[in-house]
Amino acid sequence: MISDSSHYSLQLVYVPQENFASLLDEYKGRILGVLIYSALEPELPQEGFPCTWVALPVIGDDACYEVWISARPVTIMGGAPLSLSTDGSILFGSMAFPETGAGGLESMARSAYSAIFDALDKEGYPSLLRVWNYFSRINDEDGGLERYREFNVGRHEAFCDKGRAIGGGGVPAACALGTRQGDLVICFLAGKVPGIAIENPRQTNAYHYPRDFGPKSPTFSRGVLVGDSLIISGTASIIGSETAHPENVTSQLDETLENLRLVISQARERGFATNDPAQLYLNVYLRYGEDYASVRSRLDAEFGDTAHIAYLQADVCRSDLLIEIEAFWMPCR
Ligand code: 3EB
Repeated sequence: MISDSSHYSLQLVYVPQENFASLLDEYKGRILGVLIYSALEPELPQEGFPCTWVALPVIGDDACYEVWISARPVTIMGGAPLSLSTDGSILFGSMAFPETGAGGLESMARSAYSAIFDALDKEGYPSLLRVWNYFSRINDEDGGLERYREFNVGRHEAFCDKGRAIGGGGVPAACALGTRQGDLVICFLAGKVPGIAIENPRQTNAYHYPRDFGPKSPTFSRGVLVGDSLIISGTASIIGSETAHPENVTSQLDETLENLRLVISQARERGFATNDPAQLYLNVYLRYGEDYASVRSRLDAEFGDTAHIAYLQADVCRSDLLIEIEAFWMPCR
């Protein structure tokens, strides 16, 4: 049988800690990987699939387990520091690097992304589709440069080192958030065939941001269509390349929602057909926990009560941004 690598069967589930054990039973052998959002370090499962702790407080709960599942059997490849799994069409990976200080964040980002690209080439999943990036003190300066910008330099260099095209559909959907503590954590999805990169006509493509936002631009697209599912990158109150409404969370949320609508409408032009909010998963990153009540009532009104929404407290990658929202929207299966 010839496997059709363009056919994906990705599924996402969010569960609290107390439901994770039964989910492990229910989806035994089909879990690609897990991101555990929690202020406190959790016990990691022993099953061997990629699983990482993301040190962010979950607003209204102790932890949120973001579980990526396939409809097909999953093979666990293990590995350290890069842990891998696959269902034959998607490769899931996770890595956690302690920041030792040697070389700094720029060189860590460069070697982490270089290791990822080497693994994609070796395993035969050359298309990087989606990346999660988390590290501490994202808005602090190290050696005169904000750490987020330092990270962007290293990430950009790895794309160049490995001969990866920046632009023209070659960059993944992504998010980059600041944690309270701990390692540089990177998770990713890669495919045998490219996804369809989506950009936002109201925003400068991130890889074309002017130098005011750092010496090297961030290498991500606004979204990626993966089969019939849409992955939307971290989305914020940015128009063109500028932050709109610094320090006003209500207005930032309005602009963020408008940017989400625009990304979704671009995806619809490329064939994305899902409408049901019951299959929509959102991560809402708030700089200040105090903004939760007002943001939540607005998002409940926007998406109804069937959408799955995790509220996480995180530093957003520009110090004037108060909110960032990312999403995964899959068709009913
Ligand atoms: C922005 O639009 C907001 O550096 O990987 C969103 C998604 C943002 C991904 C990244 C950054 C990243 O520029 C920040």
